[in-house]
Amino acid sequence: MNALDYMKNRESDNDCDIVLPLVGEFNAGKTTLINSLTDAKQLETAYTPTTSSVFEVHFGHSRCCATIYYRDGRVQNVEQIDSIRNQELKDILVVATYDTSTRIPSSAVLVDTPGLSSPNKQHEESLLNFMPNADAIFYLVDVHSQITTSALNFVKRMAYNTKPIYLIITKKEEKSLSEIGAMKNHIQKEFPNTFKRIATVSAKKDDISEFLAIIDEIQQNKKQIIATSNKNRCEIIKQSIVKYIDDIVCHTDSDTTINRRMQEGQAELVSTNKSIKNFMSNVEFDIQEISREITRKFEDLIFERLDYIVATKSGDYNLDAISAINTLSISLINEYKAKVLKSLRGSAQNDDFARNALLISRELDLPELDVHKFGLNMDLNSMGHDYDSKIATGVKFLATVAVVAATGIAVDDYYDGSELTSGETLSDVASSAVPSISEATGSLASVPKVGNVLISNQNAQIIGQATQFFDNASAQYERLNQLNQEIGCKLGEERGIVEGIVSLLTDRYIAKAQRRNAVRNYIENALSPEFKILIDRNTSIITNHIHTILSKSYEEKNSNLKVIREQHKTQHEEWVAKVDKLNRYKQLLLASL
Ligand SMILES: Nc1nc2c(ncn2[C@@H]2O[C@H](COP(=O)(O)OP(=O)(O)OP(=O)(O)O)[C@@H](O)[C@H]2O)c(=O)[nH]1
Ligand SMILES: [Mg+2]
Repeated sequence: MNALDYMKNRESDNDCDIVLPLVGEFNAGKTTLINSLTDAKQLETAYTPTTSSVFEVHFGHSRCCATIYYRDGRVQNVEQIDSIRNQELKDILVVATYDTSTRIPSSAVLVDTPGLSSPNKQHEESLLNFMPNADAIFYLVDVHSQITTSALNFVKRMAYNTKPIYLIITKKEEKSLSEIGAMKNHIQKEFPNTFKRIATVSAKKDDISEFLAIIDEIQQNKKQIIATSNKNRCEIIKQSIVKYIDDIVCHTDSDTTINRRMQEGQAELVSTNKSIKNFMSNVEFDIQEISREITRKFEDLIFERLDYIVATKSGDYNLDAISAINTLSISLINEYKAKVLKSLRGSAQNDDFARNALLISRELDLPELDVHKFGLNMDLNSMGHDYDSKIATGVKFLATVAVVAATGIAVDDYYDGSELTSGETLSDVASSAVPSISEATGSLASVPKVGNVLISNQNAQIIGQATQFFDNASAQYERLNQLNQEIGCKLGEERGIVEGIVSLLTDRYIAKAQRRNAVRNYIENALSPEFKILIDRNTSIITNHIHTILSKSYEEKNSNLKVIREQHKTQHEEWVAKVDKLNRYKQLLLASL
């Protein structure tokens, strides 16, 4: 039977029990009064705190006996009530005693309780646990004691301010009538509207008529008292339900397991993000170091190699240079990749997160790197030959002047129009021609002398000679140029033999030096920056690759967390719906009672 059914039955059943506890300080005479009403008269009494548990006394029973109800559910039937020793009672819920006496109606259950100020906490606990069952309260005070406000407030709280409290003054034979009258007057004045009735008794003298009169009155008002008590019980139930609802609503908004999983997931995500950032920052630092080292190495080696080409080789400098640059670049990119891979493996070994993500269950490898094809934005072959044709013209002109002045043509001496003998090379011819030309140019010293003659002697003859000299010279220059071209064509030197010779000389003494400088500048301003860009591009390829692998781990955790968040959201929505329902119940409860 639930509490509501029990309350309903009590209101409709005229023979239902009415529960009437006797409370008061120890030694007030509670047990003695109850004993005076029973046939057995066997409950323990003494001047010291005696009653240790709640004793229900049921009257009008066929025999005197008792049943002990323990907290742990055990039940013990006792035939001899006087064998129950208060000091031996432990962990008792209630002791129900049954008595044959009919001085009290069988439906009125008197309840003996431990004294209010008992130093034993279990006594008080036992009392407080029982009091919600009370329908009315007898508050016992002996004629020698005064009612204290604190004790009275305690009793009022136990009566929930609604249940009737009857004051019973005990041991009346120990005071005169007038003293008792004065005491009653004082109490009524001091505590107006507190007690439903005041009775004076002497259990010792069996003077308990006033108490029995109250029992009669209670019996007459039983329905009303029980209705009030039920209302009070409902209020208690209502308060406990409201408190229960408030506790649920205020406590937690969802399953703590999923909350914890969500918090753990979030913390793990934050820490993964941090781990990725840390590792990437270390890796980027290490790769930058390697990049710098490889770039420096490129600068050093490419200078060595190009310098070697321009300083020692001859032929097609451009082709050799491009080949050297690309060979070196590919080899250094491979070296860079190997070093980065080694460094990455080392860093990952020392990092829990990266070790799991990069090394365990997979072999760390790097993607194909950009090797890039270098071009050459300079022409090493023509470098230093800018003035070759001018120098050749100068040489030819001077040679002509000298030859004319010396009335002999060196080239004529050398070349008589016959074919070159087989096996002669341009350089052979050029080398052979050079002494003749040098010889001719050596005669140049006479040219100023001719000028001096022209200036100092003003006669027309000399002028005429001079004119003829220049005509001759001009003719000789034309002839020399023609010969130069003809020989050049035959020797495969389209520019002319003099230009070929000049080119050889300028290449050795001017162009090589110029090329070394140009190479140095080219490395500094073009090749190194281009190689650095290449390395930077490869650094990006590697760091993106590593970041992508690490991010997969982050993404996995993030998607797990998303699932948990979804579950949490669903649970939260369900929870909110339940709370709404509970709050509606609460409002209904508060409005209905
Ligand atoms: N003179 C006199 N003494 C009484 C009367 N009623 C009880 N006593 C004595 O008062 C003492 C205490 O009585 P109890 O009945 O044990 O008091 P109690 O209120 O049950 O005490 P606790 O169980 O300790 O709370 C005992 O020695 C009784 O003999 C009475 O009417 N007159
Ligand atoms: Mg007692």
